[in-house]
Amino acid sequence: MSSKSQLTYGARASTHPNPLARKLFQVAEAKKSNVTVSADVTSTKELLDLADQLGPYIAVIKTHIDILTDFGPQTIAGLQALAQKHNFLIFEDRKFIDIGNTVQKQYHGGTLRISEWAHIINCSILPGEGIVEALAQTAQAMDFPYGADRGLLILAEMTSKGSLATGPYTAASVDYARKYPSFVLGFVSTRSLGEVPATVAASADEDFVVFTTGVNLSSTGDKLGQQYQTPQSAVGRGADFIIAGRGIYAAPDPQEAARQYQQQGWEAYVARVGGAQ
Ligand code: 5BU
Repeated sequence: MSSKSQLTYGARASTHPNPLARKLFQVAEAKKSNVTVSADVTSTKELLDLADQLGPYIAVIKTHIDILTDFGPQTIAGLQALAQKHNFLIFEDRKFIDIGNTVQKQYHGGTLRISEWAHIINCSILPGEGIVEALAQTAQAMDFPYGADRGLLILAEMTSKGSLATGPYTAASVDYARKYPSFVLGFVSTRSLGEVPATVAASADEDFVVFTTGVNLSSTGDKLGQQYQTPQSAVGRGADFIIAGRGIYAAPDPQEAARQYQQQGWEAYVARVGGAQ
């Protein structure tokens, strides 16, 4: 595991070179939550209701904005107001995967205007290093206040059965993260990638943030190849933020479920940092 995984969120918030990573750790520390809820609902009302209901228990909301049937300016205004009200960050799980010229247009402008409201985005590095460079350029070129707090997670591994995001692909993810430290916050991966045999050497202050999807307390998978682990397992393997979708929003009482994931994720984190909270 990465040596920084043993440090508290507070310590990482005070030393991290990236402003958005600092903010992430500050939010986690302030709310005692490392939960990201994957709000995979299909209407703006459901999304905003969920965000308002679960807001107090989460650090980040993860969206798939293109699955909404009624996306519009009211979606974004609502989400931003709730992010302010409850102090959470917004992660659009768009998984950019194309040539640089195309992803720039998908990220900035277009119908979804992702760069204007998503603090965090992610991409696959299947197209090569250019995708990271292109997205970083777009974020940098944005006017304040947008450019100030935008970051990328590299999709280094996936949770689905038979995923091909392994081996050299995962190692290249680490290389690219090391080459663009001011824009790349870290990874979406199933574990800390500190031990992956990358070719670019780590810097002394390297502290990548690990988001782990596929977290569920009551299921081990679904019929379409999703594979789950528990909050304890994910945090034990290096997750700094645990991402749960159906385990929370499809529970009989989503608020109670969010509280439960918050508690378990936090206890696992406290255990990892040696009870130093
Ligand atoms: P679930 O309902 O907890 O299974 O939802 C998982 C979410 O995380 C869903 O939005 C997926 O698109 C997303 N996901 C994932 O499940 N596995 C991955 O490897 C990545 C994203 Br990357």
